Amino acid sequence: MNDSLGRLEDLPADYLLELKARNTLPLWPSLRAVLPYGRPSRSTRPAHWRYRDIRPQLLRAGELTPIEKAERRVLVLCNPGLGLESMRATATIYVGLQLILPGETAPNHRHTPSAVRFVVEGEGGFTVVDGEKLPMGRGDLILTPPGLWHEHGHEGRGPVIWLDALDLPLVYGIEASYAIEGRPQAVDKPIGWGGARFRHGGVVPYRSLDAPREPYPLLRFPWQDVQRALGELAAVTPRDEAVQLAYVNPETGRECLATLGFSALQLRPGEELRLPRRSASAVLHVVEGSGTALVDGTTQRFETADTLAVPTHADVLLANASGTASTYLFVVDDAPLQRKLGIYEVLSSSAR
Ligand code: GTQ
Repeated sequence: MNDSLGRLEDLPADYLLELKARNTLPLWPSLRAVLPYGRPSRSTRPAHWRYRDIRPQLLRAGELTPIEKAERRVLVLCNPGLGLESMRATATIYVGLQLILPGETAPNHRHTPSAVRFVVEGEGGFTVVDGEKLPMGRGDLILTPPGLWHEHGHEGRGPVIWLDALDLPLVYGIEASYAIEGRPQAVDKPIGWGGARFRHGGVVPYRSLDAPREPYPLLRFPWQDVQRALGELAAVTPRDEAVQLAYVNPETGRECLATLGFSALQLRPGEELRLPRRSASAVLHVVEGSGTALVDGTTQRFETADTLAVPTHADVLLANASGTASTYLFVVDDAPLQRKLGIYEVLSSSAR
């Protein structure tokens, strides 16, 4: 390995000024920084956001800022290693906790970034996506694919809070992020429209075989279905294997969105699970239960509704704190993006 590349200081000052005047830079002093040997350099830290600490601040936002002054009343979970202003949980993943109070509406808009909601607490919330009204129950995953109109409302009592995950850092980073505001949508599909046609594993509407593929046939994935499916998988999965299910587009069997991937992971009672080291970054959200996460040597004790950041190439060891109940995690990662770029890797889970 050549560790003796020339440094900036090795070059004459007048030469550097000439380069600067021409908007140019020598590569070699920075080559190792942008192409480090063996593994990427990462600023993302194994961060932990405790719901118990953030929830009161979110409710306070509900008192301080009327929805009209916020449009989206969100506290963004910012990875301290990436700078709080950059609004990133990992290099590619934005996550926030959004609060909506009874009777409020978060107005209709659409934008280039992809978004999903994962419901944390409360009853009576809903999102309208592309003319379909999607009820929000705890643990439900709702997709807001790029370019589709979406607005939120709340017909129940008490606060409704959900986790937003967006590929905003990515789309903003490539200078392609923008939104369009719209008038309230006309709901033009019956309740349960996507689910009735596409939610049942292995069967789809017969006529869809002749029609062009719908890019986003299913927008809502109820938690009770996912939890039941995990339970069935757990019963046939050896103790040392992960009980993990990917949310997919039922027409293609592939990831729901182009950039971000979603999965649900069950830690059985007493289970300790080492995740394979992967090139993708991830955000883990605790649906239910408690435990510890050892991420690149940093130990976090997590509880229900907490959220954790996992950098690219990280070592992850998860342990369920309970010997009698399962712990459930919702996982967002950027593996779909990395697969499309041809750079996705599952590395060995042994220490480096
Ligand atoms: O609910 O549409 O957290 O547009 C950030 C941007 C939520 C939303 C966010 C958004 C939304």
